[in-house]
Amino acid sequence: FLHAAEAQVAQVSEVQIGSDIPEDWQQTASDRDFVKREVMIPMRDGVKLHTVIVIPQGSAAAPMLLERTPYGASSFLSGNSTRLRDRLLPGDRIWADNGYILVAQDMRGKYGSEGAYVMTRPPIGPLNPTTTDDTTDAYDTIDWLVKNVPESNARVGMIGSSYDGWAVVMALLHPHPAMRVAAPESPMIDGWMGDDWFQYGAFRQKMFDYFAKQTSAKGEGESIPRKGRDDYQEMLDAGSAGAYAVAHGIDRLPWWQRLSTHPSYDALWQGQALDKIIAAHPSSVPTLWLQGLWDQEDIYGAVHCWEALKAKGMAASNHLAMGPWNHSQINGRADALGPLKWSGDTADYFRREVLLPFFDTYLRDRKPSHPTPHVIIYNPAEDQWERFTDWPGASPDQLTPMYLQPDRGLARSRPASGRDSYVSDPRKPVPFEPLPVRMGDHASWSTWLLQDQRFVSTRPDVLSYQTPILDAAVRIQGAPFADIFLSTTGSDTDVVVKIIDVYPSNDTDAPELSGYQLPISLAIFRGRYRRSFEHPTAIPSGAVQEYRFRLPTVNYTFVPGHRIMVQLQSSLFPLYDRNPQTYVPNIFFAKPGDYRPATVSIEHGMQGMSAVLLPIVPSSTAIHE
Ligand code: PG9
Repeated sequence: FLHAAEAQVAQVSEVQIGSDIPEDWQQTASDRDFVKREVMIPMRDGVKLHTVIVIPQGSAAAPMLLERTPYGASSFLSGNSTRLRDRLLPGDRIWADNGYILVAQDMRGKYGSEGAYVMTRPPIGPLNPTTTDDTTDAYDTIDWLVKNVPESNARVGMIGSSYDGWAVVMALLHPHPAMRVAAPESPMIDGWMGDDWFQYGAFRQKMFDYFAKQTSAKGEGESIPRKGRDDYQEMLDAGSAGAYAVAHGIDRLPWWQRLSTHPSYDALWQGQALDKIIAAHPSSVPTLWLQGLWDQEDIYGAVHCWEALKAKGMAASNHLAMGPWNHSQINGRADALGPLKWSGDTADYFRREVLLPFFDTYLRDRKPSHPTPHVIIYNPAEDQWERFTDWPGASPDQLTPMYLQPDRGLARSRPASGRDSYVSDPRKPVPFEPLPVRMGDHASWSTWLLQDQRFVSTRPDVLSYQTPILDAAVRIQGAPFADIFLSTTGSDTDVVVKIIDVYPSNDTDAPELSGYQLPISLAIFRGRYRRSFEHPTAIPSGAVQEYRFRLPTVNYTFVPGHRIMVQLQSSLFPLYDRNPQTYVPNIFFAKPGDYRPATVSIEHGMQGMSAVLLPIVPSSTAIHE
């Protein structure tokens, strides 16, 4: 080093004292068509939430669109374009094009926000003994926005898909007066019945990656490392879901500890089932409930909320929309889904023709050219949007039974007595998609519900029943039910029911679809819950029992030349954990010796007429504008 005496005297401009990062520096505003502000908004308990506000240049009296997210509020902007729309995801561009102020906020405890994170934090009450929840956080945020964004007209619409859709519903439980309109898109509503964590008590092992990413870090954690390239084998080798969790350290995460010790539909799940909660506290905020017909993550929530609100007399301010979409596809491009091609981009159409006019109506007092339909659902078989003044609730008594017939037929006539059996072997569970299974692969994950079922239909443990080739169209509108009578030599079983559209063996219009077995509605049901979701019971060996459950909603036409097929099996692995088929108190922690083959017999006759109950209508009730 240099002694001071020897050192040359530095020029003032050469010396840096303090930090090279100024306290407060903004990019030159005039070089882009928007202004971005990042603020920490204080909640009632003093916790501050990181919020990104993006204001189109020159805005005055503009409406605000708020999305609250656990996935990083900053990430809705990317790139370095001077134009706002170029920085947005396709689904958000329409708002920028129409002068909306965009507000994204990190939920408590995630990314830039202070406080503690709790997975889909239940509303204040027995499950949440604090003074805040996502209802109060939304309220406080909106209160701050209307007072602190002078470019706005002090009106807020809330939007968001999935977890962000859940946040919209939470806000609706006690909405701020400035919250004028809402669109929960594929909202997570009941994690036990059918959204995200379980379906009728069968656990979605796909969510292990999610637990790791979401609850191991404040930002995004890592997904679970794999030894090989096939989750089917890897999860089979691990044993129970609990054993897999231990092998990957997931058992040390509080959320998994909570979930895995509540396998049944007990107070933990009932206390956060938002369809029941919102029906008990209906808001008057006009709301558009949205979801996909093949939504692989949240196929349960939106339609159940809408039905619950309709039952409360709230149909006038609540609308239902279902597109030919996978999870959150409303926010992307949707001119195709799996093997199906639509005549245009159905999501773009919906955003322009329905969603934006709906928000403009309540945030800008603009009268739409067409009033928002009460119900709008795509008919995938006819490749068109259909509008309805009403939509049936789920009432199994008003449905048409299609009985399983002894010769593997499917018909409205009552079947002659008989039964079909198969051996369900937990060592060889039926895969939910062709091997190798890579659940982290978005392309296959987002289309598995449309998978051609021929890949399993020849397995001896999969039973298929089908109608003759149809000579007239069969239209279904509503929620089908499964009504299956079966016995097992084990003491527990899962039942998987798929309603399938079988394409002609030689489809000249779409040769690539010839013979395709397209599932249009399917679900898995954990047998121990056949009598009560809350109090599971063992299945008496050899005794025929009824399994009656609702399947996902459809608006579909089986066209002449096609057949209707029903497929039954006892596993959908590794997406859903295996039922050991021996009754144990908690399947998460079943031991290797509990997993035993069992013979499952499906009845069609004296001891029970197994059927799917279809919402067949003589002709479409769609209205034409
Ligand atoms: N389906 C995702 C999710 C929602 C709520 C809880 C957990 C997961 C999502 O896409 O946000």
